[in-house]
Amino acid sequence: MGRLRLRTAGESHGPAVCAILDGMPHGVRVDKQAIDADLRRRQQGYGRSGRMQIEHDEVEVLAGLRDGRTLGTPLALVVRNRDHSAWSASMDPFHAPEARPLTRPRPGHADLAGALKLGLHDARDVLERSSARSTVARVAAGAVARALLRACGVEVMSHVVRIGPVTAPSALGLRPEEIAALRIRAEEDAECGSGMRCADPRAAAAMRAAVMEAQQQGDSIGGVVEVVAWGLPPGLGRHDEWDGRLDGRLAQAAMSVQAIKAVEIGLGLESASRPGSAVHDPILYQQGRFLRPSNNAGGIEGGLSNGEPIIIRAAMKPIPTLARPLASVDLVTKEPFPAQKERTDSCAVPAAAVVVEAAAAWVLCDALLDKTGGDTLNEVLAALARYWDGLRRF
Ligand code: EPS
Repeated sequence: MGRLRLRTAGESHGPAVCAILDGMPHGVRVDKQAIDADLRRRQQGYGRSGRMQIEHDEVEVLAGLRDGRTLGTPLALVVRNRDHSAWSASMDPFHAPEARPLTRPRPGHADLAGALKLGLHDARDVLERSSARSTVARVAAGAVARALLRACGVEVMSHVVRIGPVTAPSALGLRPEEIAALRIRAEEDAECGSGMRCADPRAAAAMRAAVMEAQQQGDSIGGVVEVVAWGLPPGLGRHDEWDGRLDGRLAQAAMSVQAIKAVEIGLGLESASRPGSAVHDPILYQQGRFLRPSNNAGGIEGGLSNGEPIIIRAAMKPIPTLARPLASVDLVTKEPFPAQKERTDSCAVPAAAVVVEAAAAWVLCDALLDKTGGDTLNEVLAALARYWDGLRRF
């Protein structure tokens, strides 16, 4: 475990989503516009429900920041839920006379397991918190982590590489300048293209068509997101103990994002079906630097960053709330019924890309601080410069 701590709070239809970030050094420049830009990126994407027309996520900072710089004290971030005004009779913290029960659990959602855990015959108390609305908090925290990473020369991006059966090329093996170009194309596609956050225009169009088809069928569709981080030095993480391994920490962070069912680093699952000679990245030494002609390791070997771009892929299952619901059972009567229908997204994979990106940025920021230490950004930067210098003179 590193020094950063993130706690989140907030119900989907409650007054707000909140994040407390502890452990950030003093003096990191944090712009409101930068946090809001990431919040807006999370709201993009073709296939979202009408809820995204209601919400216009914007951060309020209640603590930990002064004149645009971190104080080195806990940061408290709040994002209001606009939709709360339509839910205040059932979500008011002190007086909520209207129940709005959910008694027919949706297969794939936390409804049934959560209701059983808490002994409830109405899953409302469970789904309000298990909702992906809380990913707002992780994205806001990720934006702060990104501010520190950027000051250290580290960039993090995300794109969509699969929707249902439609695939787009991975960034595996690309050089940093090619990754930067890929990021521009993916951002343009998210902002004003297909809305799929996919850098390949043909794949993006086919992905959008796949979402449209799912929507028409009253169904939902999942996919695979890829996060790439570059500019990190080698040696972040731990090779010597299980809970410090960088790949393990990134996998936990990505897997904990709602609806993520699998995580890969680098070549991932594919590496199990190839011989070692076609998996491992040869080591070269040219012009005073260690070089790797390939990056099947996805930038991590033995639980440590190896200086190559870090590549994480995460598979998102289709959203559980279906317009044509699957079979379920009423929690009160135990009678068979179709699962409850709610307003729903048919695809949230482009948004999940931004969330996994933020989750990865948080872990990478923590791993960087583990290496450098430092109470202030200046101390972090000085330690990092010394480390890079040592690597150059290795
Ligand atoms: C979600 C259900 C939908 C999504 C929500 C996550 O909300 P509602 O039930 O209000 O229509 O829109 O995502 C967000 C609100 C968001 O900001 O991402 C769920 O059940 O997880």
